[in-house]
Amino acid sequence: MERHTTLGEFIIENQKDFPYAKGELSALLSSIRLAGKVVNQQINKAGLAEILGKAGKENVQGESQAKLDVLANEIFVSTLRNRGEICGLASEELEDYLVFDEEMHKNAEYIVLIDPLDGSSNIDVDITVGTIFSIYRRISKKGTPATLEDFLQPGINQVAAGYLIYGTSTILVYTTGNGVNGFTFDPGIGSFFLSHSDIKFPKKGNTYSVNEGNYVHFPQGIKKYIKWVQELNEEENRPFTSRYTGSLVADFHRNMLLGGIYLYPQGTTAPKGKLRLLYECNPMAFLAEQAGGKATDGSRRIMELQPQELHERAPFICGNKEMVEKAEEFMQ
Ligand code: P6P
Repeated sequence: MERHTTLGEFIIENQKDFPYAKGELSALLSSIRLAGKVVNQQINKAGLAEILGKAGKENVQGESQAKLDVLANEIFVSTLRNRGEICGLASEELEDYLVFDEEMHKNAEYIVLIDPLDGSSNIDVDITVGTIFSIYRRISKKGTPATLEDFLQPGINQVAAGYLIYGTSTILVYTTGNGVNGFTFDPGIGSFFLSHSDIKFPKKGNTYSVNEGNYVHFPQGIKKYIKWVQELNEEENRPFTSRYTGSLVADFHRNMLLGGIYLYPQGTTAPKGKLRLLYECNPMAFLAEQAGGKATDGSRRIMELQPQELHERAPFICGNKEMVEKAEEFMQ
């Protein structure tokens, strides 16, 4: 009978992958696993618990906050604050970063950036949403309060990154720089089981994910690429298929498994695109590269961009390496 590895067992069995860590990164991933279970439970009963709809407040992005946004943020913040592994946390839902400087965090080595519920506009219409997380080793001196420079690190410094996708099943996908693995939640047992081992993008893909409603605002190179994917070319399996859900995690997950490219380019209405560099682009870029894919802003590797602000945006083209490089050709 095939052995079913739980996420907890996998983390322990791969402890060696976490350089220098004495178990903190393992414990941190376990905290994220716990918070993911709680968010998953809230999402699955959203329609029943009258927590649908808006909290009536706006987040720092000026976007109206669905109650689940607020709840997911509170769940991750409280779960991570209750574990001593991190000294600070930044979230799409919080204007400034949080410093955890209680006694229990004085030896904390890590900081976490999180988009607690990405694609939340889909919540009220029961379309897949996700949580995205990114983990760095702190730069500032241990035992002192976390500083902004701890958060403004380039994506190449990430020690771990991943997402939870709350779809037809709930799957936690993460990397620590040694490949990408996915764990599917079994609600009957309350555990995540290894279901997608060493995920790699297929060599070729023919799905493209972009909001074509923004076409008029796109740079010429992107317009040319979109026209190219829509041309008839049987040898190259074109026209490609368009799949865009309005949820980065859902589009990325499908494209990583089946082959495809996701594009959120800059445009006249969004000069630096829409996606946030620190807690959307960088973690997804880490996963993409670890799965043999590529992630750029159209010309530069996403993970080499030097962040200047916590909530800064970046144009984002990510997916199957061959497809991203073709899009970059049109952008030159
Ligand atoms: P648009 C969700 O708000 C998000 O950050 C991503 O998950 C998603 O891909 C994108 O924005 C959707 O944006 O402008 O196409 O609705």
